[in-house]
Formats: sequence, structure tokens, C-alpha cells
Amino acid sequence: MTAKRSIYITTPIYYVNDTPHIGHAYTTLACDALARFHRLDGHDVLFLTGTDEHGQKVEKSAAKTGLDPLAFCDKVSANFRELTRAMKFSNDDFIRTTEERHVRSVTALWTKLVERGAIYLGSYAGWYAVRDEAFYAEDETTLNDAGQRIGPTGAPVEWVEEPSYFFKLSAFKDRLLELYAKHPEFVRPETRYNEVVSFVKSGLRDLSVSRTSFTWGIPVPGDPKHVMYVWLDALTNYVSALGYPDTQNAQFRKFWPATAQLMGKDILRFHAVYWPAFLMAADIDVPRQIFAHGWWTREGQKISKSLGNVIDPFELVAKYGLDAVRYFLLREVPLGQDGDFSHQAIVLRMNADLANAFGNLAQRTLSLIQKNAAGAVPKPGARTADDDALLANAHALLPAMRTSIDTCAPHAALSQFMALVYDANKYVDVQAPWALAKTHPARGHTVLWVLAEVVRHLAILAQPFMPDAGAKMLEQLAIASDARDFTRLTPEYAMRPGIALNKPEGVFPRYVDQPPAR
Ligand code: ME8
Repeated sequence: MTAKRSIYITTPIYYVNDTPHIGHAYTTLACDALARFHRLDGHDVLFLTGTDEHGQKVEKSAAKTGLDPLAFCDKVSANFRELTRAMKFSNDDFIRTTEERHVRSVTALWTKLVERGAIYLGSYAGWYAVRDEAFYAEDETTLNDAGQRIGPTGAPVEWVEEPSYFFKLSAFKDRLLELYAKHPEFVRPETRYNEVVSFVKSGLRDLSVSRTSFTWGIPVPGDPKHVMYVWLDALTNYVSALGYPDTQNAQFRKFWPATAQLMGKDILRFHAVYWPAFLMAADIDVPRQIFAHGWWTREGQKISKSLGNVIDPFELVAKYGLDAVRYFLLREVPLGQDGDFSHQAIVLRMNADLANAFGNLAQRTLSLIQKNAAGAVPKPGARTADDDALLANAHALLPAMRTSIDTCAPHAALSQFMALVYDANKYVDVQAPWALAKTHPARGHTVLWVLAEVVRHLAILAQPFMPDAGAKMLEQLAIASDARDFTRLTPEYAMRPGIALNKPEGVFPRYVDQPPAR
């Protein structure tokens, strides 16, 4: 056991201009695996996701559909909620920036920034990309082949000239650099940390934080011609969900500063530079970690609606099953790196790792117990060095996976998990319990007991990543639902001889069709 901690994990809040695709599902999935792991490990967890509903981009998307912006937001936000159900995300809250609790919170934050002298009125003249909801300096833009001016992400920019409130970002350069220097873990992975530090070192310009040319946003207190810049509005969600400005309430005190805020590398700068500067200016603690993961790509191109190459997570789940999709996304690519999506790769993972290795281990163990031990946990006799070695590996798995999870490395946790699966399968092959049943039945029972105990460990540890499969396996092992957390991963709770097991059933189907070529 480790000491009980309060852990707050957040996803970005997604723009409602888009139906959810695999990229959105990915960030929330990674957070879900971390959140589930920490809960089973005995910690108090708050896991937040939601939707980002204001701004010019959403206003334009709503106008295209003919719906008023809020009706449009209700509709698209519901798709993101539906995704949380389809992927079995265990978020404790779902925040929408059009909710009253959020508007109240952002308004209070703005007022605080004004009181602290961090906001002043000026006028903005420069380039703006609606697609990115971002301002760009002239030298960050280029002309594309069609002669159109674009920002560094390829999004078209337009010239904006209007009165605007500014946030004194330039005044926070030294404090930000001090934060990064003192807490290198503030931005992870390391490559992203280096990018952020060099960006800030190169100098910060004050940030335009209000707009007057459209109305879909939170009005600036005392000057309602202006609506707040959508990023100031959106970033505040992480504290509005905790009841900011009431920083003395139990929720805020317990969960702020956030433990890990995850997002794609596309929006790292907003989270690792602007966000802590806003917080410092408002005298709020900064989060402990900003973690930027990589992109899912197709043939090297980022998966995104604007490129028209999206993968629909609902379709994937329908095709391959939830656990296979979750396992693939988490195992295939280290969180932090880019990964090219392919159907072949999912099929390979689900057949090789899940059906042939993990599923097969559980299935063999449980069917042999049915056949050779009358369907009840066999009584172990004296253990050999091989038995002890495998059990020791099983006992070492939780601490190893915990270290990986604490560094936001679910792929590493799953690779450690699979290493035990492979060890256990090797053990089955070497021990050959089906042969022992005929020659040395007592020894055969010991081997089956060891295997059942190892499968119990695996099933318990599979739950954060593959909640359905974990639960089904634990059901077959007749482990009560209140005996499935990580405190049970000790010899004290080992499989008790004589307990009748449930009927073994395959948990991981093999995918037999030809996967789609693209
Ligand atoms: O940026 N690969 O919202 P958004 C991996 N509303 N992850 C991807 C991805 C891909 N190809 N495509 C999208 C916004 N994502 C703002 C955020 S937070 C205060 C406001 C994921 O709908 C990834 O997490 O454009 C990325 O950062 C996010 O979706 C962008 O979502």
C-alpha cells in the first residue's frame, strides 16, 4: 500500500464544432486508465472531462446548421457524453462551459485578474485563426500554394483589428521560467518541456483576451461589448468544476492543484504557458503536471476533422469490441509519441496479445480446473522454485505498474502486464498440468492453483485498462465484487482451495475477418 492521495485528472474540454473522433477518445481513455488505476489503488480520485462551447469557431459551426448556438452545443455536447458511455469512461464530472457554474467562475476569475492589475484595455491588430482559436504573429504565418495566409498549424488566418483587453503575459516570463526550473516535472514528456522553456525564453507578448466582433462568449464584466477570449474561458473549467471562486470548499481544497492535466501536443502552449500565468496572476496554485501526448495520424497526417481523415470510435468499438480498442490505443503507442492508426495493427494486437496470450492463459487455466479439479480451486501442495518464481513475478507486478502509471506511461504498464502473461504461458507449457493430471495429480493441483492465483492478479490489474474483460474474468474466478481492488493483491487473499469457480468462457474473441485495408 502507498499512502492515500487525492488525485485530480483532467482531459481538455473538446470543441463542440466536431463530432468526437478517435483523437478525442484517446486523451479521455488515457485519463480513464489512470483514474481507474488510482481508484483501485485506494486513492481519492476526481476525473473531469467536458466540452468547450463558446467562441467564434462554435458560433460559425452553429450558424451553418441554422440552430441557435446553445441548441447546437446541446446537441454536439451530447455526442461527447455518449462517447463516455460507449468507451466506459469513469469521469466523475462532465463540465460544459455554457453552464451557470462555469460562467460564474470565469467571471470571478476575470474580476480577480483586473483587481490584480493583470488586465488592461488596448486594441489588437494582427492575425487570428478561427480554427485554432489562436492569435499568430506575422512571422508565424506563411502563404500556402493557393496564396492564402495560414498559421503554423495550416489553419487559415484572418486580419483582426478591434479594441481588446490584454492579459499581461509578458510580466510572467521570469516566474514561468522559475516554475519550469524548479519543477521540471511540470511539463512532460521531457521533449515538450524543452519546447516550452525555449518558447518562453524567447519572450512573451501580452495576450489579447477579449473580442468584440462576435457575441458567443462570456461577457466581460462591466464591458459587455466584449466577450472573453475562448481560451481564458475554457482553461478555467479545471477550477470551475471545483467551485472556484470558493477556494475554501472541500472539493477545491482536496483536489486543487490538479495532479495531471493531459492533452494533445497541439494545445500544450495554452496549458503550459498561458494557464499557469493566469493562475499565478489570480493567486491560485499551478497544477502539478501538464502532460502532452502525441497525435494519432493516418499515413503521417494528424487525424482531424479539418483534414477529413477521422476514425469513428463508436464504429471501432462496434467492430472490435471495447476492451480490444482500449487495449490497442493504450498499448500500441507510448503516451507522448505519435502513432499511425491502422486496422491491421488493432487486429494484430487483439489476436496476438489478447486472444492468443492473455485470453488463452485464463481459458486454459479455468478449463483445466473444470476438468481436473472438479471446477473448484484445487488445494496446493509443496511449491517448487518455478512456482515461487512465477508467484513472485505476479506479486512484483503491481509496484511495477504503479511506477509506470505515476509517470503517465500506460503503455509501459501494459507491457509489464503482458510480460507476466508470457511468463505464465511459458510456465503452463513447461509444467504441462494436463499431463500431470494423469501422472502426478497432486502436483497438477499445485500448478493449477499457482495459475489460478496468477490469473487472479492479472484480472484485477486488467480492470483499469479493460474493465469488461477484467470483470468477466473475476466473475469466472468467483471473486466477489468487493474483493477486486489492489489491496487484494497479496498472498493473504490468495485463491482459497475448495471455492467453486464459474463456467469458463472466452473473454477475448479472435478477429477472423480480413481487416479493412485502410
Ligand atoms: O483544442 N491524436 O479542443 P479540440 C491525438 N477546446 N489526440 C487528438 C487528436 C489526434 N489526432 N485530435 C484531437 C480544443 N485530439 C480546446 C481545448 S482545453 C481547456 C480546451 C485530442 O476539440 C487531443 O487531446 O480541438 C487534443 O489536444 C484535443 O483532442 C483537441 O480537442
